[in-house]
Amino acid sequence: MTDHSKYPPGYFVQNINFDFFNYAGIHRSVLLYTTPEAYIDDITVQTTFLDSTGIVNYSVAVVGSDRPTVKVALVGKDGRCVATANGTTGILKVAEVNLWWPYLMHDNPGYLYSMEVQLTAESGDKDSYALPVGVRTVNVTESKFLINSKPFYFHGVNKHEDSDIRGKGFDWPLIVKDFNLLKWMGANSFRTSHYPYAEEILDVADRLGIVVIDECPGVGIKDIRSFDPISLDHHLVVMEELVRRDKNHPSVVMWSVANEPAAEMPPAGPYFKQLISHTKSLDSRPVTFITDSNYSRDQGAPYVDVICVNSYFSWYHDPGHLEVISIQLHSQFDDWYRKYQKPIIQSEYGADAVPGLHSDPPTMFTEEYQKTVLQNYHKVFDQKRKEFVVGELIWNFADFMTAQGITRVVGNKKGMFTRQRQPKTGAFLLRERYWRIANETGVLPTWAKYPCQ
Ligand code: GCB
Repeated sequence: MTDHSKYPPGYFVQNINFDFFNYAGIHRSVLLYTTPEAYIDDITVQTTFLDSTGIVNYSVAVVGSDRPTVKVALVGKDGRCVATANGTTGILKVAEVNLWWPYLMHDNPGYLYSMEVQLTAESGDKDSYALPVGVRTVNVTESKFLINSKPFYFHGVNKHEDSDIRGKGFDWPLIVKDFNLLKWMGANSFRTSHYPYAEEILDVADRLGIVVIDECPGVGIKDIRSFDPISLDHHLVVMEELVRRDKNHPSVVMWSVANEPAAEMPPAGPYFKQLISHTKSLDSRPVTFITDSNYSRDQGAPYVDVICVNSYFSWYHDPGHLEVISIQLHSQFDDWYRKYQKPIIQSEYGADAVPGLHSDPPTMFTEEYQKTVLQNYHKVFDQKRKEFVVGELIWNFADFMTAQGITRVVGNKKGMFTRQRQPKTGAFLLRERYWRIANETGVLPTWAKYPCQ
């Protein structure tokens, strides 16, 4: 009941269980298009390679024709046709294949072929579609994340679709700016926290070789009701929609089915078992969810391929006590690995910094404190990445708007960049680090020797 001595009649607020601004309106372009009566409804590709031969398994879904004639050609960047096939399903074999490689792992990252599909229906209707295709594999072992059979280390960021003035609205100049900043920083990856991003963003990631962990909107799964059968059914459909939309993007290397659910609640076990096995039945990529629960109580962890852990030592826990980071982070990694023997990604870590706020010695909310938190985390990452840690994703790429609250200073300030995309001290630290790691682990292209000024 509303207390009328405090609130006017009819007063209510919408409570949200996530830490980003709940923008209203339509965020993205809505495209209307027409098709012939018989048309190409969907294409699915799965790629692999054997020695120097690339293999593209494809299937084309046709609507409006029982006996369609389908011709498929794979065309290289130079315009040469490298393979052809006929039929709604088939295999394209590419001699001397150019694999799709991540940024900073190869001289020529993000190589894309164009798969050109032509349909002719019995009625004479014709349709065609050109799909960019990157040939690459993704595999997970007990301690490694492999792309094209080579160990891949995620040195990247978490993002939001958020910026000043535009809010969540789609904005090409912002997208170009963000990718330029990622490249400047030497970041090779990002997670689409906490919802799928605009398809155009994945198109650019494909082209630049930026690796993506693709997250569904499963955020705020915090109470017991969130695990009921109705929610689960909906979540299965959400994953079907996400996989259907993003399955052909070579940049997408893993699905994340949720962020920080209440994974210690008993129903989380059967819930994630079914959700993850359903997602695996749709696509061959590894599947994870992002956890902040305790390794000994997490009910969903047995079903993921990679353990993705968020932690905010010396921020939400032991605020101000930088000295505890090392011991707590060592325990975090060792505990999870001992229990599960799966590769681990530090999927979030960080601290708020109000740009321009300084203090020596470092105190919370200053750029120095943010930098020192990162440095303390990095020392541990450097030890553990020799063992089973396969990635580090900073929270967050840039400051972003949130609901108002006593822990938010005009939004969340954990960005390396401000909301206007100007660098804070942390951005320079990460830049040094990411280029150094790329120098050690990747085959750095000749155009990108560190320090790259
Ligand atoms: C988290 C959440 C993220 C928040 C972040 C924070 O664990 O996953 O949505 O924004 O912490 O800054 O509190």
